[in-house]
Amino acid sequence: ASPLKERLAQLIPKRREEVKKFRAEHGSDVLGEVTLNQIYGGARGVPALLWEGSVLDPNEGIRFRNLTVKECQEKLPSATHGKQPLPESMFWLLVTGEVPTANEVQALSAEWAARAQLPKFVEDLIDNCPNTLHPMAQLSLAITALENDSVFSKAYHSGVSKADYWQFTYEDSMDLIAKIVPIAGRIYRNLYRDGVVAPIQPDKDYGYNLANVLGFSNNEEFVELLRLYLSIHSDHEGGNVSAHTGHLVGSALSSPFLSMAASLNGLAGPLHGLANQEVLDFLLKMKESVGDDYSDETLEKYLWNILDNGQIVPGYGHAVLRKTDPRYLAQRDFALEHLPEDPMFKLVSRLYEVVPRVLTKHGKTKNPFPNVDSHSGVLLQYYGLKEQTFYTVLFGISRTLGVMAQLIWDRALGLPIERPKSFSTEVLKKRIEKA
Ligand code: FCX
Repeated sequence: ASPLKERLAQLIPKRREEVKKFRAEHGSDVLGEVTLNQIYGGARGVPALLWEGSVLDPNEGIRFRNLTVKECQEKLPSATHGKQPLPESMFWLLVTGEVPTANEVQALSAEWAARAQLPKFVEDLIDNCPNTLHPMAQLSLAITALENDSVFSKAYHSGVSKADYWQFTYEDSMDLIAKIVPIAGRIYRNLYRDGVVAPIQPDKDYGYNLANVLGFSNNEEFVELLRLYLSIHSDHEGGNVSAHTGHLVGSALSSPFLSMAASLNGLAGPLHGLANQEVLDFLLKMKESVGDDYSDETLEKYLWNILDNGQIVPGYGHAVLRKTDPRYLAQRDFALEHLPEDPMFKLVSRLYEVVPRVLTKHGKTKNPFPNVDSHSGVLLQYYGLKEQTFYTVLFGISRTLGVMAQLIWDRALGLPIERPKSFSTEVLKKRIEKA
C-alpha cells in the first residue's frame, strides 16, 4: 500500500467536514468586488479559485503549505549527502500539508520508480516526432497519450461513486509523475543525443532518475540542482496559466493526463514557462554583443535598445510578485556556492543590479524585479545541459507535482465544473449605464 494514499484517506474526511462547516457558516460572505478593468485585464487579483498547495504574497513570494522556500530547504528531507529538498518531500507537503519523514519520502521514491514503465506505443509516438517539433509539444503529446491507461476515465465510465473519484485521480497522478521522467528523457536523448535512454533505477530518488535519463547522473552537484529545481518550480498558487488550466480542465472530469497535457500547453507560452528558454536566448545574444564588458553603460544601452524596439526583458516582471522572486534567490544562492566565477552567472548577477533600474525608468512594468525563469538557464548551462529549448520541459515535470496535488483535492472535495460568467462589451456598457 502507498503510505501517501493511506495518509490522504485519513485527512480527506476531516477536510471535507471542515470545508462543509466553513461554507455553511460563511458561504455568503463577500471577499471582494470586480472592476471593469479586471474583466479586460486578465482577471488580475480577482479572488476566484481554491488552491490548497501554496499561496503567493506579492512581497514575500511563495509559501508552500505555509512554508517559505528557505523553510522548505531547512525542513524537508533531502538526499543522504544532499542539502536540497527532495521533490518527493515537496509533493508530500503539497498533498498533505505535512512535512514527511525520511521513510515516507523513500517510499514515494520507490513507488514512482516502480510506476515509470512506458507503454510501447508512447515510446514509438515520441520516436516518430520530427526533430523540429518543440520538446514541449512532444511532452504534451506523450502525456495526452497516457490517457490510454487512465484508471480515472475507466472508473468514471464504469460508474464509481463521486466520493471515490479522488482515489482514481491519485492513481493516475502517481503514474503521470512517474512516467513523465522517462518521457522527458526520451525526448531529450532523441533530440540532442544518441536516442538511448538509461533505465529508471528502482532504488534511486526522483531527481537522480531524472538526471539519469537525461544522461547527467554522474554529477552529484547537478542532481542536487535538479532536486532544488523540481521542488521550487512545483507550485505557485492557482491563478497562473498552467495551474489554473490543469484545475479548469480537470473540473470537466477530464482525466489527470488530459488535464496535465492542457496545463503543459499553457506552460509552453513565452510569457509563462517558456520564459526560461527565452531568458537563455536573450543572455547568449547579449553576451555575444557585449563580450566581457559588463559595465552599467553597456548593459543599459543594450536593454534600452530592446525596450525601444517594443520587446520585453524576459525573466523580469510578474503578474503578482512585487519583489525579487525567492525562487530566483534560492537559485542565486546555489550559484554563489557552486559556480561563483562562471561568466554567465556573473552576467545574470550584473543584470540583477541593472535591469530593475532600467525597467523602473521605463515605467511600464509593475514589478521590475527578476522571477524564477531569470536564473534557471545559466545553472543548467554550467552543468552541460545546454539545449535551452528543453528547459521548459523541466519546469513542466516540476509543475506536474503542484497541479496533481491540487487535482487530488479537487476531486476529494467534490469541486464542481468551473464556469465563471462572461459578458460582451455591449452588455457590459448596458450594465454600467444601469449601475
Ligand atoms: N519587460 C518589458 N516590459 C514589461 C515587462 C518586462 N519584463 N514586464 C511587464 N512589462 C510591460 C507589459 O508588457 C505591459 O505593457 P503594456 O501595458 O504595453 O501591455 C506593462 O509592462 C504592464 O505589465 P504588468 O502589469 O507589469 O505585467 P503583467 O501582469 O501584465 O504580466 C508578465 C506579467 C510576467 C507576463 C510580464 O511581466 C512579462 O511579460 N515578463 C517577461 C516574461 C517572463 O519573464 N515571464 C515569466 C513569468 C513567470 F515567472 C512564469 O510564469 O514563469
